[in-house]
Amino acid sequence: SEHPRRTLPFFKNMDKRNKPFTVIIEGNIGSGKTTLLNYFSKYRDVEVLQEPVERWRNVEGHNLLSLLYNDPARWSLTFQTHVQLTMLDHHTKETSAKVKLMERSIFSGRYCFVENLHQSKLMEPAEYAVISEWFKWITKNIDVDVDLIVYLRSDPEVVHKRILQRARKEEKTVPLSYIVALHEIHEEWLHEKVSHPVPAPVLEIDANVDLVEMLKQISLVENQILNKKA
Ligand code: DCP
Repeated sequence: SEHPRRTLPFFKNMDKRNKPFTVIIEGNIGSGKTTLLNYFSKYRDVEVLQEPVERWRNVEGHNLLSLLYNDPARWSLTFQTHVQLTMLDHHTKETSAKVKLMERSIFSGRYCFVENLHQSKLMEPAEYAVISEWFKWITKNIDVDVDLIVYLRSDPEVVHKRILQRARKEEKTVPLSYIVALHEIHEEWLHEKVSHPVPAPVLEIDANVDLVEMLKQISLVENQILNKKA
């Protein structure tokens, strides 16, 4: 009683009236998440949280993305731990906008990337256990709830080609087999819905098409993404 209980705004069970409609954009590497987010950046009412990848490339001068791809077995835990922090930062970021759009989420970090690294034995079982415990603690105690998942559904061959074309230097060595594994893990999670909890309804967009067609498709579902009546 001398110490009144105080609750931080991002902990669970807080007043949700001012929470934005939160949408996470998911899909394989190279599926066009950036394209979709750019489309929505023209709206004042929409907070777009983009490209944490820039933060992963420079953590106090260290390029974690390049460390990861040069020696995944050594760096996967470090990399995914940092991804988890940047995602938590985005999930809890306050905004006055009505809608928050995020590139990826804490969920795809754990259910797709960490899971894949574990399955392909690029993450030690003890490391996998530690990052999983962090994930469990966070999702139990912090409000990372989302309202909608936009799944950019693609074929691995298509995105692999795009990845090679855009030639991000860290990704030069990414083999097709890695993209195939990530594809299957996304499919099981968001399309077949058999592997892990799906934290919100899923809206699928065909991401195999070219840029112009993709923008057309996005405009058709724009109201759904912005939680507006048609
Ligand atoms: N990455 C990872 N683990 C995560 C998230 C991402 O290893 N939990 C890696 C995969 C990519 C890079 O980080 O090499 C960026 O991946 P994204 O798919 O998040 O971003 P893109 O820019 O590739 O997306 P898009 O091309 O769809 O815009």
